[in-house]
Amino acid sequence: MSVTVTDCLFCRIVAGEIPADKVHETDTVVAFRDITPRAKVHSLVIPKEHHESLAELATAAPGLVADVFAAAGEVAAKEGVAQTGYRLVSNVGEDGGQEVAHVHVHVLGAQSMGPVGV
Ligand code: DGP
Repeated sequence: MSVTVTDCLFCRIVAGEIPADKVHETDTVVAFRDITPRAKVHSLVIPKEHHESLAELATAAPGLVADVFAAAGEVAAKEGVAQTGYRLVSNVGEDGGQEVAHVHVHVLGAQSMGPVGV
């Protein structure tokens, strides 16, 4: 079953209503470059189905969690950072700094990331 939320920014990217610079796509997930990159490589991996956060996704559709992380690895390979390393981040909720309420994993790389900051 496909679940979409019409006023969700990332659902609108999935639907093709808002353009995005796609780097990877499967039947269940899509990855596209972040509009405000904070690293030389910065893409977002999302499930096409609407789920609010990684926490909600893990409960509702654990298979999609696997699909998202498999896609993150594909993005890293396509962006040339699989060998040098990269960071995966998923912000959850307000204190986590989540701005878009459609689960996404940031793929950050092509530079030394340093320790995880707050
Ligand atoms: P977060 O703070 O974890 O919810 O990250 C949301 C990210 O989404 C943020 O890094 C900027 C990115 N973003 C917001 N709007 C758009 C958009 O319209 N297109 C793209 N490609 N990225 C967007």
